[in-house]
Amino acid sequence: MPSRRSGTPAFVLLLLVISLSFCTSSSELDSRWAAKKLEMRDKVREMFYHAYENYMTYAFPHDELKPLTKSYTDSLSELGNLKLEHLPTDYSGSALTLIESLSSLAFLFHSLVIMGNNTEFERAVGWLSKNLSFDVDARVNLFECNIRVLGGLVSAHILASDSKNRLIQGSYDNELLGLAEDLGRRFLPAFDTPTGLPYAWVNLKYGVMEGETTETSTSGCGSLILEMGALSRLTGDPRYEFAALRALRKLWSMRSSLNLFGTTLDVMTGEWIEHSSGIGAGVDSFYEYLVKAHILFGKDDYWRMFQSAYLAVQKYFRHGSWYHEADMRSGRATYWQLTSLQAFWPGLQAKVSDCNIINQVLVGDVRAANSSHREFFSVWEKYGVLPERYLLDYQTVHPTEKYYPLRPELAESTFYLYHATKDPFYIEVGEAIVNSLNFYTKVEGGFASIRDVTTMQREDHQHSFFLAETCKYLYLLFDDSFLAGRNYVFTTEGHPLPVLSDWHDRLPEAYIPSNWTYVKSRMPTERASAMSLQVCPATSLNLGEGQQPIESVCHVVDARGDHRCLRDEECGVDATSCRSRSCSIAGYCGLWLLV
Ligand code: DMJ
Repeated sequence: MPSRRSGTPAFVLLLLVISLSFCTSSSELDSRWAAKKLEMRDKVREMFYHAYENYMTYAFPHDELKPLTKSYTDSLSELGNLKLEHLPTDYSGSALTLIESLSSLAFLFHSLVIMGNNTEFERAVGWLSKNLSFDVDARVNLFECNIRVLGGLVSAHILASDSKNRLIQGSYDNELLGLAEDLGRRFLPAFDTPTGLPYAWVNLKYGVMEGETTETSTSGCGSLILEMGALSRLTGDPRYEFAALRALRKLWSMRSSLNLFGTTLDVMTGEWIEHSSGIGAGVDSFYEYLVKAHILFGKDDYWRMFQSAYLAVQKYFRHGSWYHEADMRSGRATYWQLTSLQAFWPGLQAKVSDCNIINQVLVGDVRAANSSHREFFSVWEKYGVLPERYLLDYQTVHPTEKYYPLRPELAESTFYLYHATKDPFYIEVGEAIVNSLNFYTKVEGGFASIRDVTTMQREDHQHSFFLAETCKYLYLLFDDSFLAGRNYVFTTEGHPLPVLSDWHDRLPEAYIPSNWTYVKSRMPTERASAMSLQVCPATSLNLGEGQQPIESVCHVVDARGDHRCLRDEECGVDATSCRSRSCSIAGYCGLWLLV
């Protein structure tokens, strides 16, 4: 007995020692991660500053910096896939990189603002207010000008006018909004087509030029709603939101029976030109804007569109962790290629999972996002940066698209996935990205793009999205304190727009297209996949004790609950294999071809 009595405290003591040492090591670990994050945050701030300062010294007020020759390029009028036939005559830059830097200045230097030190945001706003003019004979790409300039101005206006941010110490009289409105007005002639689909190019002074190309991309028509919608909400002029909405609705009506979209189309006829598409170039932000428009404006229609479009992506483009391209008509795979732009997709999946506004959690999709992210990162590690195009079937870089123009997409996904999972693995990924950028792309005059990832030969261009997005997402990965207590949606160019209940109001009746429904359905309360109506019980995953079942994202239910059918189309998609089910001779849905 005595031995028992004395044994118990010893045992308890032992437990205490074990648990204390565990606590110490886990808190040590936490503080090591915290220190790592601070160190990385400061490195990213330095990177931004180096890029920004060189731009201001050698390129401002032109559009973008040429870091190798320490000169500039007026690139806004040259952006996009469709090439200029003649250059504008009196176009001399729009301080594009400065506009793109505004929200990053607010985020990255916020702690300095609090200490009353930083006036750079205010200085930039002051300069733009006085000097920026859109009354120039410049043919600009509508999509690029919208996401970079309109988005940059609208977002910075909101940041500037929110006194909580303390970004403006002097006076601010909505000058950025005035500029944004002027630009928005200059966009409107582009929408004057029989279909409502906008031209890809518009001359800021003269509207659409004679003989202008009628070819545009899916993103060019379907990724305008955030910026133009925000402009309407801020100015009270519904024309911008209406034009963007009309184009989006027309585009939506052009989907195939498989709920797929092509990549390019004709704005006059509304016919598809390129039927093959994926989640990368020419289409990417269209998907992104469906879900973000739902978050920003609260309409269920956007969410429903996103659900169908997302499901079709998972069904026809996904191959394990990779995404290939497919023909919108048949769903048949066309190109087995990874593109650098696709790397935003895991971030979008994580963002949706994090979206408690819609009270649904894409549980299964964070897992899918994580495995795709790892694949993208493995290609990044293979080359040191992400090549523009990588041939999946040959496991090698595309022979002509070997470049890396400082794109943000992998950093963006890394930030969202860290936010969604808090897994320190993503901090390590962020660190690797920062180190690569500093090692391969940093030069005396800024950050240079990579022309060829196999030789790491540099190119004389520092794109404005390096400041708007790449640096911002890396910074937010290591320090998201600016986001605390704020609820933002980031545009495709990384410009924050706040989620405001006011913006969830209806548009004035006169501007509601007749078949556009605003009826809000009751939100499901249980945690489920965002494919809420199309999920199936988890059957395929080995669950550890106490683990939540993870639902398959590719499952599509059969048309009838009793699984009876007349045609293959009435059968859905199998949750485990992601294969389409077919209708048997006896009239039942199943994976009959596999039996
Ligand atoms: C950015 O301009 C935007 O993110 C756009 O949607 C596509 N990608 C570039 C940067 O890679």
